[in-house]
Amino acid sequence: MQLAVLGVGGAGCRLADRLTAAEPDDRPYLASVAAFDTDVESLERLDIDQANRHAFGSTAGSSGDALAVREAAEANALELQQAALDAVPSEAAGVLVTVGVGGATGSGAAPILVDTLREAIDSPVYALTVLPASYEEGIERNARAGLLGLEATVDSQLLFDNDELNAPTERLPDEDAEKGYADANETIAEWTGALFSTGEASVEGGVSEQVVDASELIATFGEGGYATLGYNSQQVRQKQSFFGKLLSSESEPDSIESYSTIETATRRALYRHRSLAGDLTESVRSLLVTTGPPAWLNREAIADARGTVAEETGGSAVRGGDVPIEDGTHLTVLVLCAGMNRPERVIALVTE
Ligand SMILES: Nc1nc2c(ncn2[C@@H]2O[C@H](COP(=O)(O)OP(=O)(O)OP(=O)(O)O)[C@@H](O)[C@H]2O)c(=O)[nH]1
Ligand SMILES: [Mg+2]
Repeated sequence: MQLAVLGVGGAGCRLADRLTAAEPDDRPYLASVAAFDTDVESLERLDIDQANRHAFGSTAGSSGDALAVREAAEANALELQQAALDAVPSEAAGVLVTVGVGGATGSGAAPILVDTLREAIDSPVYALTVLPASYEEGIERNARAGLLGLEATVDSQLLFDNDELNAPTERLPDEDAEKGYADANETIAEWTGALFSTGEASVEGGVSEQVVDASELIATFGEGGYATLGYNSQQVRQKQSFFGKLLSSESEPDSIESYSTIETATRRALYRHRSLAGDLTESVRSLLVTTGPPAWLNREAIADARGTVAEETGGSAVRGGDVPIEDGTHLTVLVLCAGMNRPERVIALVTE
């Protein structure tokens, strides 16, 4: 799905940077990437093109309070709208606003940015919302403002919980954040890239049995609610040399091996490698995407894995698709669970 990414605040902009770096070569999905921050120094540290970095408002006076940033953003809504519109090219089928809701800038400005954008465009707008680690202090007001503000404006919030991501337990000063959050941001970028690049594969990759295009992703996210991702990727064969390719049939799995590999990967994606822990039965729509070398995409295993996802989500409508990658080395299973009511961690953060 061709996506316009708009990072807001420190975490949001670092994530926009990482998404760019992690974009799969064979499945480009980024229509554009832009960064918005009140903090000029933070913007300076990014790799994003200078022309796509937007300083707005000022950090002075907001003193770390999302509601103050929100007011300042409202006062400059027209200017923000223009910058946001410039950052969303017509080929984008959707917009992803990346933000960490523990801070003032992202939580205060992202909802206003989305609001002004929606007045001018019809495509769906999603938030990639990073939840603060549980031990972070003094984040309550900001997190509540960010989550409630985004609930009121975006189509869906794809949650990533810093508790699940090997992130620091305390928020780091901006100058240390790129290093300190490197693992967490790497994971978020890899998983998010895998999700939105689905369906962007060139035909040379192989012909898929069931294609997942932008409309399937949009239908799964739906309008309203929260979403989480589960992901498992494992190497199933060596990168092949030219001669290796000639002999490649030797390294292909039998149906028992390909079946059990998909079965195990699906379980790991559902129970272990999740963007947010907890119950999935709140999910009403889900999507299972299996990516890898064609010989590993066992049809029966994929059908059964869809059944497992349906069971785990308490009977959600499971869409599915596969992405064959002719010279791929990894088998990747991705589960998007969407249309969820507030998960427990969100309830805890929005309740006063
Ligand atoms: N995963 C991840 N989380 C981050 C990163 N940086 C900060 N966070 C989290 O996001 C929250 C908000 O931090 P920032 O995005 O830097 O804050 P901001 O939006 O710039 O707001 P202020 O600086 O307070 O005006 C923090 O409380 C952390 O939970 C990052 O690079 N990656
Ligand atoms: Mg900041």
